[in-house]
Amino acid sequence: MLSTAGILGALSVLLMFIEIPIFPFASFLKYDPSALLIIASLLLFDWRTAVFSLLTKDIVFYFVKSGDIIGVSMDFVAILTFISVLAFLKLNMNKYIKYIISSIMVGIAMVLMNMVIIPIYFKMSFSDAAKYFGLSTWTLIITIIAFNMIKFIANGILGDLLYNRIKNFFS
Ligand code: RBF
Repeated sequence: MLSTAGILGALSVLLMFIEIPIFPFASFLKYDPSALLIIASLLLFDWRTAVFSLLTKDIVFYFVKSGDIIGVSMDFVAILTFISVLAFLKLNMNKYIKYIISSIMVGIAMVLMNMVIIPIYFKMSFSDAAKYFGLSTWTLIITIIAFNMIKFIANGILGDLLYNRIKNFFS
């Protein structure tokens, strides 16, 4: 199980190279499909195994590609929040509703995280950073929520599709 989790984590590093800034005016927010393998890891195994895949992914990605500890950590916190809320929600609930609720929670958590991190990362206040991107403070907040919802609903659906294709190999 742990070796499969590690393999999923390592494979997801490849997917992390596909980085798409969904909102060009806030290009520090980059969509990548790698979280789908972490979500598949959660559905196949359990929370701890998914966290292991996630740690593998972000540590390897840090050394192989990014060297940006803040960016990688933000991705880590966002995915950790998503899989934790998902694991916490009751099983007898429509899975798409679970993805939507979890992604809203990630959006809220990441607005707070960005309010702390953006002043460190861009060396200007959150509202100055918003102006710098050509946005108002509120539009930046909405952009962060929208980015995280798109990232996690898309990856939730993709992770679920993959899980349904491969689950029989693991039972
Ligand atoms: N990733 C997310 O999934 N949600 C976020 O809210 C988020 N905020 C970020 C804020 C900053 C300042 C940086 C540098 C990165 C952030 N990331 C976030 C991670 C980013 O989208 C990307 O995955 C990493 O930079 C790795 O290339």
